[in-house]
Amino acid sequence: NEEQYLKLASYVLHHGHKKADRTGTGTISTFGYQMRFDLSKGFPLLTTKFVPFRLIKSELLWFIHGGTNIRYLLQRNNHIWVEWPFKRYVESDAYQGPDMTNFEKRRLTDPDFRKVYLHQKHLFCRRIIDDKAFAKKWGTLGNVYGAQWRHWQKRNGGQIDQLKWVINKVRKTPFSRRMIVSAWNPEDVPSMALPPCHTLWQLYVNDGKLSCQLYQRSGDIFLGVPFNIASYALLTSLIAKECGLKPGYFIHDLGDAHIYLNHISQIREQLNRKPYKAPTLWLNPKKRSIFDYDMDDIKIENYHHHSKIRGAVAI
Ligand code: THF
Repeated sequence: NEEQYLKLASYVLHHGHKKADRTGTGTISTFGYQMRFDLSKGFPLLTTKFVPFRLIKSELLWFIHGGTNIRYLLQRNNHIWVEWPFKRYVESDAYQGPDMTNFEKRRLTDPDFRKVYLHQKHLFCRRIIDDKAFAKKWGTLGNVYGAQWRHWQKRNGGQIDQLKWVINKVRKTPFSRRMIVSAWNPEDVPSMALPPCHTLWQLYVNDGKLSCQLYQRSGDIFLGVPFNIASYALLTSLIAKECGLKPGYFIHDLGDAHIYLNHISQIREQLNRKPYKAPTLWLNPKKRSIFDYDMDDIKIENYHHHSKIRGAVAI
């Protein structure tokens, strides 16, 4: 399974072309790539570097519960979505602290500035946790995944709960070819902090097994993709369990699959490592519905892994 990811990384490293991007970091990129993970052969959490599963868990539970505010994540010590609301805040008139202009670049090149930036970000996070009104105004990301999955806004009022709908569909008409959840809402894209990378997923039932295929428009191979694989493998496992099925395949289609130029040495290091046996997923047998899980109801077992590899996220 993990070979699939290493093959992708190696392919883009050797055959990708240089491409400018929105963040100004620069990437090497290819367009169009597919990976297949057999979920009956262990859980696809990468072992060639340490991948913090607790962050994947809290992020997925946040989507499942329809969340769009980073407060939920910060309360669970998950900081992976902070940079985007922080950017909106420091670029507003409400922010009175030291100059944060162009912090995305300066934090990487100026160590003194980096300290000031990390401190301001820390204060921002504290305030999101301590001050509910502040969190409401500055912690939101717009109508990102949670909003589209659970509360898709209908033209004439009312909402669609796509997640509930698709689970019902798996139970009632498992042969259906319409079991699709879309996070890409063209009306909402302009108001999102970041337009959804995982734009659309489809479920498929065969031989008592549930498979899931994801179309991801943009994939950050070093930081994001390892999270995305584990996250959708977990989602598939949760839905399968609720519907009395076994997890089948997770099929991952990437549009723009890229390695940021400041992740290249990290990817090279990772490609030199040999994968360990895949870990396994434990789900609390007492929980039935996907909406009932908490952090302690989901665990990864027998996770043998190589050391963490650091890399900065492009904003
Ligand atoms: N933007 C970019 N440039 N890449 C992404 O992968 C990405 N995401 C989400 C939204 N925008 C993105 C955010 N997801 C990490 C992992 C996932 C993220 C953002 C950051 C990250 O830094 N992971 C570190 C550990 C961090 C920690 O321990 O706090 C790692 O080593 O894996 C794609 O969904």
